[in-house]
Amino acid sequence: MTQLFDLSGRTALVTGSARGIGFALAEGLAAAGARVVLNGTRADTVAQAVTRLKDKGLDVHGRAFDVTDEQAVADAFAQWDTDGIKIDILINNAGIQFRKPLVELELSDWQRVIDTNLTSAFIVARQAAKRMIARGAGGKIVNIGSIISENARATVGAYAAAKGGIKMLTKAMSAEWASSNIQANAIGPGYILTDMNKALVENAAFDAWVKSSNPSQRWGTPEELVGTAVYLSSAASSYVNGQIIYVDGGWLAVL
Ligand code: GCO
Repeated sequence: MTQLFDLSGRTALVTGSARGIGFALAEGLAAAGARVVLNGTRADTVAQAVTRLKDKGLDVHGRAFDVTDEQAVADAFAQWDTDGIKIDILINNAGIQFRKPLVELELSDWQRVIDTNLTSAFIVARQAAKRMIARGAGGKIVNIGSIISENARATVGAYAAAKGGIKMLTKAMSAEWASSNIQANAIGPGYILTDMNKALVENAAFDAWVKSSNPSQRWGTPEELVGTAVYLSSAASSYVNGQIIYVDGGWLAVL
């Protein structure tokens, strides 16, 4: 049974993995046996994250590049081609948040959120899938959505549009790539204790709202997303495609 979830011999790229959810997923996939490539926009924070996981004996490497930059992504994959690194698992995790009412939102801020949270998933997955298809060995793509892929709240309109797009892009990927034995799925985290949500956690009213709206009556942790990521990255999900699995404590299950 454990073999079903064993990622030994696989190489995973986790975008936006220098901290937060991405870092936890990178650690979890490495602990499940994968060789993991960490990514972020800054070489110093990627290097620090790689050192933290190498110190735990995990097989990790790092490459800093901007996932919204088409050429930088192409260059990264070209380098991996040269180095013989074959990405079998892609976790499209990179994302930002920008909270502002739509009527006040600058187009540039809208575009930055869409580019980072949605377009980057297309840019990176296109490079990864081309190679997975050419290799004929299949692959795994796990896009990180949100409960806000399903329901919105005020002041996060660009994020909602992006994360809603992630849900449908995941289905589009499965429609085109399932025949190549690539399973594309998504994870929809609930409210998770991360740096991105620090301002929310520290806001007593918001903290109370999260706890009262969630049947689990608490925030989740990045580590609580690892099991679903390993499942969707492993042979255990070989016939699962185009799905989004909400890891939200039951938030979306209740009124
Ligand atoms: C917000 C939060 C959420 C969380 C998470 C919930 O401002 O509402 O940032 O968007 O980040 O995505 O699933």
